[in-house]
Amino acid sequence: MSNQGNNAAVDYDVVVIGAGFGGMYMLYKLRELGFSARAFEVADDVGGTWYWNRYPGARCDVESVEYSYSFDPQLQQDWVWTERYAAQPEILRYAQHVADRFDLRRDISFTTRVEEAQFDDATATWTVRTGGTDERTVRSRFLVSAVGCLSSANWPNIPGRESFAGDTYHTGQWPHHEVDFTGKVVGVIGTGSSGIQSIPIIARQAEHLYVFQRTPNYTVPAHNRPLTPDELADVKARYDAIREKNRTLSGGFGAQYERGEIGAMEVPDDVRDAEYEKRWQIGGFNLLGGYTDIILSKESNETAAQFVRRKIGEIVHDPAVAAALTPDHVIGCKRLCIDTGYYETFNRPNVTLVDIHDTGIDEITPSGVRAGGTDYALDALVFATGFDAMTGSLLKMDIRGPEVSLREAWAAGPRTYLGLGVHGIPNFFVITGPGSPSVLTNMIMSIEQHVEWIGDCLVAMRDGGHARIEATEPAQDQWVDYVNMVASMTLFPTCNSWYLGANVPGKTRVFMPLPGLPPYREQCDAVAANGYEGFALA
Ligand code: N01
Repeated sequence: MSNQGNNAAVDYDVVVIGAGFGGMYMLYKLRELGFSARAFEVADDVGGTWYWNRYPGARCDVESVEYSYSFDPQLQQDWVWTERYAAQPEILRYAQHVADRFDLRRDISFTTRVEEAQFDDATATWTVRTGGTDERTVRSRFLVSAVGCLSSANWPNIPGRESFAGDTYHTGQWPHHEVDFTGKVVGVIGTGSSGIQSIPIIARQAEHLYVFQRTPNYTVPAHNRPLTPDELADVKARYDAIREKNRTLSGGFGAQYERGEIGAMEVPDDVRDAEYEKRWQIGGFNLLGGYTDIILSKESNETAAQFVRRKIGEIVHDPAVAAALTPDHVIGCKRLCIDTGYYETFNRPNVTLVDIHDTGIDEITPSGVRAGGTDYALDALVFATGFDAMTGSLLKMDIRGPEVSLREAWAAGPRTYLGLGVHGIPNFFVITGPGSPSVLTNMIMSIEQHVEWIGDCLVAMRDGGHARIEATEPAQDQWVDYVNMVASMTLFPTCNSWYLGANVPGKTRVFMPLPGLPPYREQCDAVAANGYEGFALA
């Protein structure tokens, strides 16, 4: 039992929900600061997104040396990344190494789901009910959500979906055993990052692959490769400077690459094309880093979009297929995809692109997919249809403040203060919540920033004898307006992305993340320095 700072006896100072990268570091930090904590995790091991997303080709789109914790200098010196972009098994091994190294598992209940949590104002404590292996009711002073932004799989509501007699998969809930599509006729629905990474690999195995594409996507080659010992030694010698530089960059990664300092229209066409070509050859998100206004100016954006459209035309042999693969929306307003041989895959004789943009999928039948009136007989069907992003996993739980539940508070879309706190739900923090930069950044860097901010806040409360903290309504209203204002200055809201919740029918359209990590970090620091301005402490 812990009893720090107020009179109500509790089981733990803090309950942490989830044991992915956010939950693991939160647990580590709480221990370091002398708080008792318990994490509850649905999976049977740590890793979060990298536990679940085991589909063929799953790989991070932020480079491995950057997509890693910076909080422990020895950890980053000891761990050896083998590839420029780490594949899912390696990232999961890294998460497991972190759990072992810091003995985190002893404070995590696996295969256990937080079902509901009720805040009691009289005692300023949470009563948390869990289900699964460690089914019980626990009391804590604080509740921290580390459920992740992309953890609630989106199964589309296509008529007949459950009737399919073959094997069905979702990229975000992939089985733990090896799936071999050799000799099978396979359908993939969805051409976001997960589809674009898995399609080239499934195509190499399958007898035939049908790709059902509702919206074509822009993707840039990863040019993934092994990292050499010399490269790694160089990064490790400069790690602190690289991390520091990343903290100044909008997305929190890319320190090793040059960034443009002018707008795309300020240079002649041939200079701009040469710049895009150079960046295409480097690979990854770099493509959009050459100019300052790609996601701000439609005209500038169009130059980058045209460049990729030209590439598609050059790579894909059949002009009709190339045309169907060519997006017409703003580049970058859906997350840019990073691939290995994606467009080339459509030159294979065993791959058929089925353009369902105008027709959608009529229905799923026991034998396959019917789209545009044509039946496609399939042995296996892969849903690469993404996630109920940023709010899905939070709203699966019934989290209740004294007068309002999170579901009620967010009925018209998520509303937070700093993406960290919610008015009406005291003593509750969200790691990388909506209204914070989160998914627009190197997630591990954003996680570290939030965990450290929450840790400092809890220490300040302990030192100040405070038992209760809640975002005020005016501060939250102002924050929501601010996030909307920043988003509206960019091209992000111009297409149907999961950033807006547009991929889930019926979900309220709100641009959920906040562009720009460095100013956000300053705002969070200023709030803390001003005695947690915008939060009511009691
Ligand atoms: O999901 P998505 P994802 N009928 O939502 C289509 C991260 N991530 O899992 O565009 C037919 O992007 C949908 O079509 P449309 C990364 O942040 C990172 O691929 O809505 N199609 C779309 O094509 C990424 O952005 C990595 O018209 C339907 C696709 O399914 C995020 O996760 C790897 C449909 C969903 O694409 C999500 O990526 C993987 C329907 N009813 C993921 N419903 C890396 O680090 C949906 N679709 C590289």
